[in-house]
Amino acid sequence: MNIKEIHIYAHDLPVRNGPYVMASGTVHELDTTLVKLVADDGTVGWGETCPVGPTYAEAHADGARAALKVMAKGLIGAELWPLALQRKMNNLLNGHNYSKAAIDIAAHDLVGKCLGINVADLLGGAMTDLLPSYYATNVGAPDDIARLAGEKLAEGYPRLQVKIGGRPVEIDIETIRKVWEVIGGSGMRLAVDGNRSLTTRDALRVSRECPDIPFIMEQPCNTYQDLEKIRPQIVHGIYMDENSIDLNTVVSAAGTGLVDGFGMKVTRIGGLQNMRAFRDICEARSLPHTCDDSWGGDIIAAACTQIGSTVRPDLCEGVWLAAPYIEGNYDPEHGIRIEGGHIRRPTGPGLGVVPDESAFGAPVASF
Ligand code: 0XW
Ligand code: MG
Repeated sequence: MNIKEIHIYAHDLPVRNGPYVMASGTVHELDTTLVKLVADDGTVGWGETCPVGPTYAEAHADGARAALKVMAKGLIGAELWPLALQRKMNNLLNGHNYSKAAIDIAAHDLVGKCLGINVADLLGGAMTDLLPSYYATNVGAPDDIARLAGEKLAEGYPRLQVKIGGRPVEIDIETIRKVWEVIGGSGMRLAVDGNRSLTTRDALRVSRECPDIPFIMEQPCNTYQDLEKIRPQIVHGIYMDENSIDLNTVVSAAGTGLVDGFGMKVTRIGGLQNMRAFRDICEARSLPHTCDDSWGGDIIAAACTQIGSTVRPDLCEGVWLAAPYIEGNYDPEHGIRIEGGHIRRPTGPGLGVVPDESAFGAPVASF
């Protein structure tokens, strides 16, 4: 099974009820990149990558497409087996995991379809067909976020991620306290995500002033070194998100005990091939983690759901999808939806979703 054709598409995803506000950026609409691979036997596979604006990570939409164009010619004729393909991409381009992920996801979809199995089975086997999701708020006024927390609890979400940062830390602390007044005792788990924005001083304050609230602090500060600095002084669990840029960093953070878990993005780590290695490293160290992406439609949602279903359930912190912030689905029949705070895994071959490609228009590049 080898690659015969590669087609790259750009597609706009306006933010429903937007904008989406994080400490690291405000986004009104997202520019997603889709990849269609065609194998020598005519089988088709789809991949996607969608940075949530240019300031969340070292990634942006045009960068994804530029890196794909750098690799595409060299990938024609390449073997589709995901490990061989990952090595081939690394020989063509250093870094740019988020771009390679689109090819990797498409290859998993395609290989799954050829074998007549779904991607979860290709990744080791699904443990469940009903996955927990979690809701991520905007950075917002304390009373508004507390009200939203109550709504999401009532909808059935088992976990809430409250965004903080980019404003006086007293407002962040008030927000956390008001949210906990609503969800405390309900069983809903709480993550507080600073998206790299807090000084180590303010991260320590958030932890010290809320010792009674059992949240985890997700990526409070900007750098790996900031996390090393606060780690011994903090009473809350720390999860790494944006800093976990590759498997090497994950090995160090897990191996040195720097973190208690991860918020992981399938595209940041380079796709599903690397994501399965990440999953296994976390399991060896009993570290919980999410299986998310920063944004994207049905293709990325299916990829997150398929890998999420293979994670040991007690370590699966949830699968975050942009679905609540997006209008419609690429696949009108099997498109991924969140209902009651949970996601039903599509069980058809490959990713289990088949996009209506007429929505994407003509490819921006074909090889
Ligand atoms: C909440 N997310 C999963 C979606 C946004 O892209 C940010 C991200 C995070 O946890 O940082
Ligand atoms: Mg995060």
